[in-house]
Amino acid sequence: MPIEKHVTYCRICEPLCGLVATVENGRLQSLRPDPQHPLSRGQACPKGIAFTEIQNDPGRVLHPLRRNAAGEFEQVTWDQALEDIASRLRTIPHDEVGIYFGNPSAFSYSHALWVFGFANGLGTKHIYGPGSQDINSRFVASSLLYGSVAQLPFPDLPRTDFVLMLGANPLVSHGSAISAPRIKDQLSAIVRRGGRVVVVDPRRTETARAYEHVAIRPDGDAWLLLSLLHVLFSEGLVDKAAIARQSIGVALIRRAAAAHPPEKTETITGVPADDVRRLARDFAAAPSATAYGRTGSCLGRYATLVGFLIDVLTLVTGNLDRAGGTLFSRGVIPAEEIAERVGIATYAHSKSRLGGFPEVLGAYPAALMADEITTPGKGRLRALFVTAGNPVLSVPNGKALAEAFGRLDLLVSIDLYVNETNRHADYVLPATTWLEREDYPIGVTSASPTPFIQATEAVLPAYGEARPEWQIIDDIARRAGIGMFHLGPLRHLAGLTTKIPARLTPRPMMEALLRLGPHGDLFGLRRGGLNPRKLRENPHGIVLSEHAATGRLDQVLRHRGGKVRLDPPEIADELARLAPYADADFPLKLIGLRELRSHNSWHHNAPSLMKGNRRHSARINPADAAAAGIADGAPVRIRSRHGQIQTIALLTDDVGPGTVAVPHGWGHAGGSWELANKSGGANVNQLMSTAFEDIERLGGMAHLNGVPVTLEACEAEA
Ligand SMILES: Nc1nc2c(c(=O)[nH]1)N[C@H]1C(S)=C(S)[C@@H](COP(=O)(O)OP(=O)(O)OC[C@H]3O[C@@H](n4cnc5c(=O)[nH]c(N)nc54)[C@H](O)[C@@H]3O)O[C@H]1N2
Ligand SMILES: Nc1nc2c(c(=O)[nH]1)N[C@H]1C(S)=C(S)[C@@H](COP(=O)(O)OP(=O)(O)OC[C@H]3O[C@@H](n4cnc5c(=O)[nH]c(N)nc54)[C@H](O)[C@@H]3O)O[C@H]1N2
Ligand code: SF4
Ligand SMILES: [Mo]
Repeated sequence: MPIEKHVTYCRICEPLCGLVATVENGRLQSLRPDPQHPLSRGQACPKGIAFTEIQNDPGRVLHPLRRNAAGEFEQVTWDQALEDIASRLRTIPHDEVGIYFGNPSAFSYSHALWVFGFANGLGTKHIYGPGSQDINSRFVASSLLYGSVAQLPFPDLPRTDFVLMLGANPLVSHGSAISAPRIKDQLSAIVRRGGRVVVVDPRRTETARAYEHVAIRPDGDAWLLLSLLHVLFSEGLVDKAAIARQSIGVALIRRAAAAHPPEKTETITGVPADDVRRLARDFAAAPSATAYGRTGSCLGRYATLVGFLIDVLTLVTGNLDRAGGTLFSRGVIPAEEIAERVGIATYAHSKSRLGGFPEVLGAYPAALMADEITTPGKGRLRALFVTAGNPVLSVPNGKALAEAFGRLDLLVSIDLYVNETNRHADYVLPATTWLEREDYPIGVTSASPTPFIQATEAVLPAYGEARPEWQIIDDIARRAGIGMFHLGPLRHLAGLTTKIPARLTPRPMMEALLRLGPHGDLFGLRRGGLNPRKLRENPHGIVLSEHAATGRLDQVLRHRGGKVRLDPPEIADELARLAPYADADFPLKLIGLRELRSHNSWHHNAPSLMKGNRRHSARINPADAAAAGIADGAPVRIRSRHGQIQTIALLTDDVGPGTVAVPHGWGHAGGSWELANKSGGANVNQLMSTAFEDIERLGGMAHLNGVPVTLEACEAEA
């Protein structure tokens, strides 16, 4: 059998680096970086390369599994699984059926579309995802500022002179809410051309070490941003013309800033007032500047306010929607516009059954799931589909969620593994990997400083009996009599295709959207425009223009009057309630941390990523360790008001006194990832709260950063 080489791209995280897959006999032999990819140019990270081990993992689920009377999984046929699931679904009111779609679903257009279709067909409110542990506050900030909840403004890295980064560690994460391959090169280029990269982070991260670090106390960002604004307004450094041209309501911001001089906030933020003043002046004086926030800015108690103020800082210095500033996102397949058109780009159109939280893009806080299952009443969550997710490890208090699963009438998961979540399921259905499916990039590429598109065919036949998620979902929906695309607003989306076939499939839909999109060939009307053939002829991808477009504000704004709104009542309320918090019994603050060789919860079974006896550990300042009598490498118990975990202490002054950093996605006890289970560690989300008062009101964000904790020495676990 000949050895085949296939050009494709990685779909683990947002840069979508180019890869070349070597395939022999329908089996993956290796993955290598693609030197001909115009943007990633021969670069890929260890996770991308190690995906070979996941693709070929003997622990992968390759056949439908059903839990039997003894509580064990047994292999069944697809027909048995789908028929039983559908027949059980027919007995449950559709508004009591829920879906949790995990992070990998954002990297497959067909998966994402069919999840939306299924949710729409069910007409259920029980829609959950990682957004409430990740980025929904950013979307809500966009909704309040621009009236466009799907907007994801991003920093124009190739042209900027100054990037102020709050709560992001792109040297490890490779960039998020931005799709920028070789992001390290892009950041270094800013410095090389005389610009600056300033990283606001409680930990001296890999990115902070490489550039400039502003060490902030956990969850101090709202105060820091207000103080930066204070300096800008009080020293007359704002761009009055830009403010008048682009926005209304600046008085609220000016008032709030006036109340927060840096001298008053330095005890909260830990950032000396002089540093804040200098930073504000430098940001304003830079020829171009952009402020950018990522997960570290989204998981505190004022997440939406922080996201809002990040864009305000850019706007008042005249840097919004201009080269080198913050730009508005737009997909080659314009997901934002489509979402608006079909009516799924919504915020606060309805409230959750429990807690009254606003929906964000149709989804509710995942921290509510356990209570939604256990709290009686109409609309109780009775059946749950989990696709590409592991909420037992990724959302607050997974133990309570796992216990609540016992009260479900039906739990179905579509995954590659038996993980900590679906080991409790009635069915685990095997999904294809990204190498086993064709793809177009949507969503994650709309925030691209260099507009680019690459499409790929499947480079491998599905292993075992794995199927693409959309087919599984479609099959269940048809058997259960759930309307999918025939119902509701998504019919318009289907209507965008030229012909609606008897059974709608994702690919023609996507091809039509591509051809009708901003770079499309308009079915022949625009010469040289994109169509599937052109993508096939350019397997390494096509750079569509040197830079992302500027001057898009008018197209993005949905507020009446066509201006950015700086004084929405929601933000006025947040500013009014803004108060530092401390818990005398739990004097330290815990934050998250990502590692190069982990990816959320699902890469710990790849041997090459776990080499060197990698272990889970808490980064603790030596002063805090000494106070608690904890030695380097010794076991440590971490307690919060909501739970406790045990892990290993790693003493480092990368974190300041009072801050403890612990990665999430560990503490494995899954069914089929043996190495991961053996690797030990703890699920940090056992320390997190699901109480309504701890969920951020505007975005429904779980409080995962800046969580009050205390440390104690303990014995090693047996
Ligand atoms: N290797 C690897 N890459 C990944 C992932 C992974 O698990 N591993 N996950 C992917 C996913 S799903 C995402 S969403 C992205 C996330 O992408 P990033 O957000 O860039 O990644 P993080 O490393 O979580 O960076 C968040 C930073 O915020 C800091 N932080 C914590 N609390 C605060 C605070 O209160 N204020 C400020 N200013 N900073 C704070 C943390 O110390 C951390 O350095 O990464 C993606 N890429
Ligand atoms: N404390 C704390 N908690 C966090 C975070 C944090 O920073 N701190 N970060 C949050 C963030 S940003 C995120 S995105 C979430 C992630 O949270 P989740 O999305 O709930 O969990 P993952 O760990 O990404 O698990 C993904 C699952 O999908 C499976 N999978 C992988 N590829 C595919 C595929 O192609 N198809 C299917 N069907 N399944 C697949 C994997 O086997 C795995 O079981 O975690 C959040 N939780
Ligand atoms: S950085 Fe992300 S997209 Fe690139 S190879 Fe690594 S995991 Fe894949
Ligand atoms: Mo994420």
